[in-house]
Amino acid sequence: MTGTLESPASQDLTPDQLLDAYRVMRTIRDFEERVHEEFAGGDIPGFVHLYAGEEASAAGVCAHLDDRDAIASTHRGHGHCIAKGVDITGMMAEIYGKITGSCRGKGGSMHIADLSKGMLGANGIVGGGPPLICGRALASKHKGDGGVAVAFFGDGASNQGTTLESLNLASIWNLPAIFVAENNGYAEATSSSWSVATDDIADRAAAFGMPGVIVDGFDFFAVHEAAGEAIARAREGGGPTLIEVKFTRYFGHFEGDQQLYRADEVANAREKLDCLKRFRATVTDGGQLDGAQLDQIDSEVAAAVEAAVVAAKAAPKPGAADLLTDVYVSY
Ligand SMILES: Cc1ncc(C[n+]2csc(CCOP(=O)(O)OP(=O)(O)O)c2C)c(N)n1
Repeated sequence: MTGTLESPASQDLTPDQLLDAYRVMRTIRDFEERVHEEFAGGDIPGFVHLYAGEEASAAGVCAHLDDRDAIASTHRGHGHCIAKGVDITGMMAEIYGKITGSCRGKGGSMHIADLSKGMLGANGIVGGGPPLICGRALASKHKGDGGVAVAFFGDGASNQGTTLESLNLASIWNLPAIFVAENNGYAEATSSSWSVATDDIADRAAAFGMPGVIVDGFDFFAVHEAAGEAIARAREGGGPTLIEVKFTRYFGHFEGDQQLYRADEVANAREKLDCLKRFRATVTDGGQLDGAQLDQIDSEVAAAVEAAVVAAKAAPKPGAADLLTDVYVSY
């Protein structure tokens, strides 16, 4: 049941949808590049794992989601948060550990959540997201609210028992759940060719009785089409799908990673495969948007990211009294 999607045409999207998609990808890219620079300055506490290069996945999937829907993310979660609509000012403050952050400075880069946006949380536990979305998808199924739940996870997480059990549960319970395996080729420094038993992660879908699709993760339109089909089917009661999105991450596993396990693949990806360059070329060559509209978004995003950094730096840190808040939740 595993299939591979070739790059589809961009003509199905309206100019507004294209502009929105570009804005999301540009925001993720600029946010990530800026966090990379800021981290080198030494003021950001904790670990940071950057998503740059993988933007088309978050943007292509989340373009189909609305307020009924929820996502669960990974330790590499900034892009998923942005694509689901989490405010970047709160995110940047969270990364700086400030009280104005999305989680009041207590989560940091790896644990940004915003339940009001259906962002159930980035997650330091590899393979932690798939079980969460089974619960959310089960709730949506029982309520009949038409909602779907999406788990993003890496190639390393695809080997976790939590992920495999979730695929099984989602299938036997026919849940409105989408599993997006973001295969950037490595789990920390271990190549997926060493650690994943099948040729492709999507091949595993057959074992759980669900469709498996492989998508070129540098191509927003390919991701968008695959996700659109899977999400529409899930909303109509057709059950889960496993989508494998393949691409390269532009930075190391974490900020500070010397990357001795890989050579020149990043330069090649940035120059020849990059999802933003490809998107831009597709929509301008196809006459759907002109370059000035995209340039305008570039300027607006640059200003928004700058403002987020200025606000984050100026904000206070949580105090000792804040340690005892948000510890328990009442239902
Ligand atoms: C349960 C668990 N095991 C191990 C780790 C340590 N760890 C953090 S990230 C990572 C690799 C994850 O690789 P992958 O799922 O491919 O995601 P990527 O970093 O490539 O986006 C590991 C093993 C962890 N955080 N949680």
